[in-house]
Amino acid sequence: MELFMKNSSLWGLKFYLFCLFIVLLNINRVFASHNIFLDLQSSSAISVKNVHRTRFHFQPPKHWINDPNAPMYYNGVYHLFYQYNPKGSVWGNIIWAHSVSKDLINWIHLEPAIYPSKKFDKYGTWSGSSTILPNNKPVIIYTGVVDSYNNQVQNYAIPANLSDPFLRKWIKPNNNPLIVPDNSINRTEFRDPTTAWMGQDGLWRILIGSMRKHRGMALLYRSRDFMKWIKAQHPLHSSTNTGNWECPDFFPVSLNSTNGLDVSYRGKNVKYVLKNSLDVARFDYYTIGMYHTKIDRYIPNNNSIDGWKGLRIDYGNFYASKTFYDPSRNRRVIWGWSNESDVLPDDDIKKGWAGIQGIPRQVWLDLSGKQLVQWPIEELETLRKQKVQLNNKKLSKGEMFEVKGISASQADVEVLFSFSSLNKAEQFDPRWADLYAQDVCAIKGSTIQGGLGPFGLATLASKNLEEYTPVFFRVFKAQKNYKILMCSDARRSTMRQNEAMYKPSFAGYVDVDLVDMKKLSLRSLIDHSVVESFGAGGKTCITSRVYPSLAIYDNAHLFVFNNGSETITIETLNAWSMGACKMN
Ligand code: DQQ
Repeated sequence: MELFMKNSSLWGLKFYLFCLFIVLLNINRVFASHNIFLDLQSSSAISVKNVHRTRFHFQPPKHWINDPNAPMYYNGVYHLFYQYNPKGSVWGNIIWAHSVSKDLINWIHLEPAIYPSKKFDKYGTWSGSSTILPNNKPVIIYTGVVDSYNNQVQNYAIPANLSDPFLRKWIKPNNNPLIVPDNSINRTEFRDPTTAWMGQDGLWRILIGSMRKHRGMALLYRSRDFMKWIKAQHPLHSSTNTGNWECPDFFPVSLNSTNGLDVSYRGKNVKYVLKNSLDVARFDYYTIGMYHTKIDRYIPNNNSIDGWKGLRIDYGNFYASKTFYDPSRNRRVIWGWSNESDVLPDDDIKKGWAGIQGIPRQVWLDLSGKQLVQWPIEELETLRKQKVQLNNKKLSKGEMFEVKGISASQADVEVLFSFSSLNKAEQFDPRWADLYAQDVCAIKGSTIQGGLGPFGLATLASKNLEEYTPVFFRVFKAQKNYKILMCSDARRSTMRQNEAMYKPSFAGYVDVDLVDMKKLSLRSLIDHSVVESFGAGGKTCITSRVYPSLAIYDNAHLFVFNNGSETITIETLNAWSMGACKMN
């Protein structure tokens, strides 16, 4: 009897633990990079709240979006596909939504292009890329999830009707899947195929993001006919302790031009860029290096740090980015997803939407060869409306002034700052050498007086500065050189008392030599809940998502400030109200 009691209570405990496990699994499950809220993923938006919706960034009318997929230019039309939840405002039910544009700014939303329907993608149609084959036929390779354990394969889809200018319908032929993982591959971390490129041997190549132990990797596959793919013996590249690599992107950049190159370009004077979205860090990292085509291996330059301390495409809220070559303007363009920072799923359910795409940026190799430069595509300028301009305005210590005459909640602002000396730069504390820039910004925020800086813009500011998101520079004197910190600090961005809100002091260093040219430029695109900033002509980019409660619509203000003892000159400031882009 006693034994039975013991057993039954043990069974009771086991049953309780089992139930708890199921509940936890269903309520707040984290796997494959996105937070899972099974109970919320199909709760459709009852209304769509406008206050923080963006007006010139890409957004569908409602619900959740994430990664940009398969951007391409085909027969005069730009296509953007993206991961979309048609049923709710949290991640789930993911399909490929599809929009088209003539200018990458104004969009027409079409019906979904790819959605789970076949054995090879029944549990998910995840990220992927497009390739335009030599006979001018586009093809998409995407990740299909085949079961509830998240096992992944790679599939292809082709347009049903090439004479439809918008390529509305896509077919997933029955010879899918194209690639299934072999036994050496982690089947739940096997996704996000790149655009294919062709080598000198006539073979197509693609990369697939993966991980073995904690080593992130870009698996390489080759094919002669695009149908039969064989895994190369070695990944194109891998790196220890970086965790799973999502959404790899691999492309050549010219050493002597800002023009873009097709991914299959073969010629001299090029370097290569490998970008990976590190699932654990949730930032997009890249290295610059050489592609050794004979051995099919990519090797980052010695000075290009491979891993968490490396260069980031954007030091803020920007993930799963993807580039494409735009032959119509001979440029390479990068898209990236900017997730919400209002961490609680309830906030997104109430808003009725979540996620935006960053402004598409032209991307090229900096003259130094050490890093990329990114700049909003020039088409964005067609949305510029009223303009204010000023020149040669001095800002001494503690001074601040308001930029009036534009709508500060929807604006494009470009400033060029100068200063006459570096003498007042503060000492860089050697203990900060191991910190991320973001942590240094947390210590040395915009209100902490300095020497050379902090100076910059206070964006989305309430009249009396109860709320604002400062974007600013601060120059430090380190042992051998000067270190220029650029911050986009969301800590005072809202008065909303939401404990769970993510309000980071995003920051990155800016690699410019100030000794000869004592100037720093800053451009910020301000769009209600996003501040997307470009330091030093696009060498350092930071995107912040913020939710002011006072600084909204006409109550938003824009200030320029200097909180350092060195006087700063605003050489030029040009600011425009921005119109809204068209999104049907
Ligand atoms: N999002 C997709 C995955 C990708 C992740 C799923 C990155 O394919 O790895 O929606 O955000």
